[in-house]
Amino acid sequence: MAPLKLYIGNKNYSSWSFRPWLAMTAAGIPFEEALIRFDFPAGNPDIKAVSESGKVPLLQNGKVKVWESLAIIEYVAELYPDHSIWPGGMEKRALARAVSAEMASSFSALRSHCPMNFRQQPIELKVDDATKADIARINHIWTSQIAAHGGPFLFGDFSAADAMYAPVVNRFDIYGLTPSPEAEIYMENMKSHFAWKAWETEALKEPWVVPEDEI
Ligand SMILES: N[C@@H](CCC(=O)N[C@@H](CS)C(=O)NCC(=O)O)C(=O)O
Repeated sequence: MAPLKLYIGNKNYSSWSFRPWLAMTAAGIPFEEALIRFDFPAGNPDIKAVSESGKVPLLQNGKVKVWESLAIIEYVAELYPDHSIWPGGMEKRALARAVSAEMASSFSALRSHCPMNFRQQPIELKVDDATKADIARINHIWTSQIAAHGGPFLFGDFSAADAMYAPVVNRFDIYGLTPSPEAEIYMENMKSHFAWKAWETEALKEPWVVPEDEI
């Protein structure tokens, strides 16, 4: 059987690619990766050639193609039910899916004003009220789930919910937006995870610059 192939964008900037890559790597799921750069003025035609949505990430399993980061995570969780991509226990799993779906559908102010960027030197970024509201809501999600489940990650052990919030950890970190001491501890746990470090190491080596994602 051909291995799973995950198409991703630039590791330095592609927050949506980061999510399934991290969930799969953390869970020990074997896959090949194919990186398609998106630092082309009119978009890279190679992305459209692979992905009908014109976006990465996209997972290929033989003839099956799955796009959308959360749908990829769900598909892989079904393919590898013993790899604990989602937390154990129906209630915890439902909560993990709820906060993950909220991440995928919300926080547009934070996402548009504060791009993920591993090569960014830390700065103190001034943010507008909409971004402050996104930060406060994320802080509530993080602190309430960690308090309920005891950490070190949102639902105890690392899960897909942490992968979904990983790009936010980078944003809070590089733009000086860390909202609470509890969030700071969580962010340190995330940045120490082996899968985070593996992605970060590759991101820091990339030479490509996407001007729209630079502050
Ligand atoms: N909702 C999608 C978002 C995917 C997305 O926006 N991907 C960006 C990269 S992070 C992309 O492919 N952009 C292509 C381009 O700008 O040409 C998901 O969850 O996968």
